[in-house]
Amino acid sequence: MANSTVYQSNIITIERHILAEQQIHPEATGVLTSILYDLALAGKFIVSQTTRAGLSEILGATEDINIQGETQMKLDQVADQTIIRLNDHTGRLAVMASEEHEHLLPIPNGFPVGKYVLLFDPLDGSSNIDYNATIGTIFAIYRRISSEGPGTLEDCLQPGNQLVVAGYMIYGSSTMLVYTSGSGVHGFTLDPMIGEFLLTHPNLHIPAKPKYYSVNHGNEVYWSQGVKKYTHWLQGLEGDRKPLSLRYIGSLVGDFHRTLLSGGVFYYPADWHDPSKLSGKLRLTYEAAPLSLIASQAGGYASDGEGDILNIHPISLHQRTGLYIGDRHLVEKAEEFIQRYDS
Ligand code: FDP
Repeated sequence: MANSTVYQSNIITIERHILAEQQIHPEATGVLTSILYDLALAGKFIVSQTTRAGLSEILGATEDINIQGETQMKLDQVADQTIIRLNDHTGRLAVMASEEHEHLLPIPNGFPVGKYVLLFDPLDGSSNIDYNATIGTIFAIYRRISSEGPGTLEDCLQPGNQLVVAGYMIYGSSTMLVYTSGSGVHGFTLDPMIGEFLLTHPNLHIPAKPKYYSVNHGNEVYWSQGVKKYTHWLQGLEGDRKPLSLRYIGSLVGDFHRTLLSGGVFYYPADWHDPSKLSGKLRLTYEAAPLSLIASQAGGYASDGEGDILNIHPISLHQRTGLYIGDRHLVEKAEEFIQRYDS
């Protein structure tokens, strides 16, 4: 029997969807559409490599020499190089920044410079690779603010409320690309048979009834009083709410994706790991800001514990932050506990 997917009348590929979104903006030149399409292509390449994890030519320390005498690359470096190489020559970007690199990634000499800025975490949750758990790629696109020449650090250090597009690709039991360009959140699933991302989750909204809370309880000893009390409240140990179930992968994309689809809250609070200062683990620019835009476009909210993540103006590329993200009421409740017990 013929493959039924092929004959459905409402098949929407990611290309068709982003072109349709482009029509909403008559001033659009198609450049953003092309960047997104290149990122989707990068995702296909990355997943083709990650599904081979465990095979000797892919996995292993960077310093290892494989049997052909070539240096091996770790998967996060493969992902990083894939995104850079697919985007550095297109004339669409002014500059890039990657969680894998300390400094900016300028457009190489000889290639044209464009008007957008791309920040990405090429393989988030990479400590899970060896255990076959969900991992992902997070991306953030801004318009450059410098007027000409190579893109600058200032172009990359913009608050999340200036994001033009935010999205992620998740490499789990299926591969999905989820993105927003400011008019809702849309999810596409890769059909491996035809190699296309197809629209499967249009207009995603975080469900009103929260299902899970998600946090690394192993860090409890480092938490502030407010975070402990908030967690007890989620567990039904404080106040009169029914307890939420716990889920935690330890892979931000996976934990966020579940929160988006099931409802609830994910948090990685700023804590006292370093006894000299309260500090977060997750990166503001590569992780927290893009996911926060997605959360807010899906009817949710994200906070650093004190205020909206999207309003934080980064001062450095690899700045870290506390993050509470998901159901609006649950995130606001975290702010309330922190305000009451920690300030
Ligand atoms: P990883 O260290 O595996 O790269 O920001 C990185 C991140 O994973 C997130 O994806 C994840 O949410 C978090 O760190 C997990 O941290 P813990 O192991 O401390 O829970």
